[in-house]
Amino acid sequence: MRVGPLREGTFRSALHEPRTAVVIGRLLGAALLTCFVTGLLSHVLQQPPDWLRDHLPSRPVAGYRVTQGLHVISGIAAIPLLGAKLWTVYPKLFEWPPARSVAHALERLGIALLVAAMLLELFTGLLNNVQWYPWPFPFRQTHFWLGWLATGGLLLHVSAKAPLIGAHWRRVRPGSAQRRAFLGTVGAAVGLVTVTTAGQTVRWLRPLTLFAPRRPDVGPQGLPINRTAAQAGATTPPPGWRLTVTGPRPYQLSLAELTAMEQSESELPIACVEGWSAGARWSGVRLRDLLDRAGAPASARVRVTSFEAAGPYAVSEMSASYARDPLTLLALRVNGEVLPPDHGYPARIIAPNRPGVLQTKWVSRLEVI
Ligand SMILES: Nc1nc2c(c(=O)[nH]1)N[C@H]1C(S)=C(S)[C@@H](COP(=O)(O)O)O[C@H]1N2
Ligand SMILES: [Mo]
Repeated sequence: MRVGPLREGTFRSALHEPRTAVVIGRLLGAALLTCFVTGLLSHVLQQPPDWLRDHLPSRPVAGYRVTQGLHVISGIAAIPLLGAKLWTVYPKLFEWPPARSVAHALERLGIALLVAAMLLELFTGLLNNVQWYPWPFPFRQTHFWLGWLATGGLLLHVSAKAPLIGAHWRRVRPGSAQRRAFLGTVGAAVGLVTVTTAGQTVRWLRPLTLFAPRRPDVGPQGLPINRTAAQAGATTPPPGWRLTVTGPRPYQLSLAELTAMEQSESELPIACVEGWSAGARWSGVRLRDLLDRAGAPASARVRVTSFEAAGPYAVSEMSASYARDPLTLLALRVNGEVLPPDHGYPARIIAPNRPGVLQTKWVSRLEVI
């Protein structure tokens, strides 16, 4: 077969054929599906639709730590898999004639969109992991919609190719040594990027985090920081700082008064959307005690406001399931020490099963809604 404008025999490898594409495609599909489902979960926890926001569970305690860890691990693993998949099929880019029929042209257009969405999705995710946003569009919305586009495109692609996939699903004997070597190399690449990055969330892989942008134990009190107090303009609380709690019986408390209240301890992780997570021992006042004191109804939601100058995470809201959880604290201490400015001095929120972006630091105000 003549291959496009290229000479016959241009693509010499015997691996540019459906069986290789099917084997790699299955692994890639599993990684992308994991990534999509955990990504949706993260999106819902961060910005729940109105009908769902009062039903989000505060358990399991480390739920978000696990799902977001999986999101970033599967996303990173998908990168070498996608590379291998595209290499396997790229001779088809030079198919000749470029379009045999309208249906064929549409299918090729669909694949072009799918590949573009997939590449952009993994690229934006990887750069988010290293906290680098070199683009003018908002990351989260773009990543969310590209995720739908890529997954929808993938489903269409798989259904269009179903007969071919079915025909090459099973192994034929004898197998090809060349394919085994290729798949082994791809597997090794996936293993390498996984073990050198997963330590940012998996404790026992910590010594191997060669390529992870963060080690979960590097930072004040053995905890990383996403936004420092200096970056947030929150190095010192405003003069005369008091915690204001609004509700049926509003009140204010000084730091000394907060410290004199009954203190509780919670062992809870911070799990950042960017892929790192770390557990810590927090102590402070139970949020539900503060709400009870303000006469808040048991089903009330809470808006938490920070005194940070301005920033996308200066305000967060939480539903009653989190606010009433006995582990949810207005924390004053972490790992046995008073919170340093970078971790939210004088007070921060820490709650189970929540994205890090909602664990508001430098708290000045709690509003019962
Ligand atoms: N006020 C405020 N709180 C904040 C943030 C912020 O930018 N401003 N960043 C959040 C993010 S993205 C994370 S992951 C956690 C990190 O907490 P740490 O810096 O104490 O580890 O704080 C959260 N709380
Ligand atoms: Mo974060």
